[in-house]
Amino acid sequence: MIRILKKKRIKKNLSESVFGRNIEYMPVCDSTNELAKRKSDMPHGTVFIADEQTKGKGRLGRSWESEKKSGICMSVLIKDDIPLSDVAQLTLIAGVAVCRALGYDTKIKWPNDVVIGSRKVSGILTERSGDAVICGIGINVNTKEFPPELRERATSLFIESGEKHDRDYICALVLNEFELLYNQFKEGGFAEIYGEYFDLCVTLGNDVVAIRDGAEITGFACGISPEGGLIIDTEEGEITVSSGEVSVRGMYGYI
Ligand code: BT5
Repeated sequence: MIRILKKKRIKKNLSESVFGRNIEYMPVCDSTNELAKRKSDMPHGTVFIADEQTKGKGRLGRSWESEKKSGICMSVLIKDDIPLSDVAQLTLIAGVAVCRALGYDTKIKWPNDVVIGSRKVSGILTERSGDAVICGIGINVNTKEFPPELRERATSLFIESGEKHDRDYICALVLNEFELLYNQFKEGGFAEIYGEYFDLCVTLGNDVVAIRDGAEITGFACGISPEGGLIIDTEEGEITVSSGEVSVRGMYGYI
C-alpha cells in the first residue's frame, strides 16, 4: 500500500515543542528548501514536506533524486539568529538526528551523508536565506529501486530490511531528535554533539580526496575540528576543510 504523508499522523508522534508544530504539506513541489525560502515568513520551526520533489537539490549544485511517495523530503525553517559560522554545524547535527531516529547501523560520511554500510540512505542540505536557515533532509524510506547511476551508492530502509516503514512516524522521530540536539547546540555549541558525531563518522581513518574550487587535497582523514571541519593529513601537513566548500570521496570507494 502507498500512502501520502499526513500532518496529523506526524504531529501525533512529536514529543518536543517547536519543530513540526506547524507543518506545510504539498503533494508536489520543486524543492522543500525552495518552498521554505518562499515562505520564510512562517514561524520558527515550521516544517515543509512534500510527497514529490521535481527539482530536489543536493549540495554544491548537485541534485537529490526521490521517487514520489516513497521517501521523506522535508525542510525545517530555523529563525533563531544563527551566526553564519554555525550554519554548517547544523548539517552535522541534523545528520546525528537522522542516525538516532533511523536506528539500523547508520553512520555518517562527513559531512552530511547518512549511510548504511557503504550506501547513502539520507542527505542533508542546509542553506541560509535572509535571516533564516533552512535545513533540508532527504531520506530514502520505501524506495525499492534507484536509477542505474545511484544503484551502487544508494540504499533505503526498505532495501535494508525488506519491510515498508511508516514515513509519518519517521518524520516525527527525526524532528524530535533534531529539536533535542538543536537545543543542546544552542546551549553549549557544537561541543555538546561533537563526541557523538565523531563516533558516527566513518570517513575517519580513510584515505580521501577533497575537492576545493577544482583543486584536489589528498590525504588521510584523521580528525574532526571543534567547529566540525574534516582534518586531512596531507604531505604538506594537516589541512582542515569545511563542509560548505568541499566534496569528499574515499580514494578506494565512496567512503
Ligand atoms: C545531499 O547533497 O545529500 C543533500 C540532499 C538533501 C535533500 C533534501 S530533500 C528535502 C530538501 N529539499 C531539497 O531540495 N533538498 C533537501 P550531496 O551531498 O550534494 O549529495 C548529492 C548526491 O547524492 C548526488 O549527486 C547523487 O550522487 C546522490 N544522490 C542523489 N539522490 C540520492 C538518493 N535519493 N539517495 C542516495 N544518494 C542520492
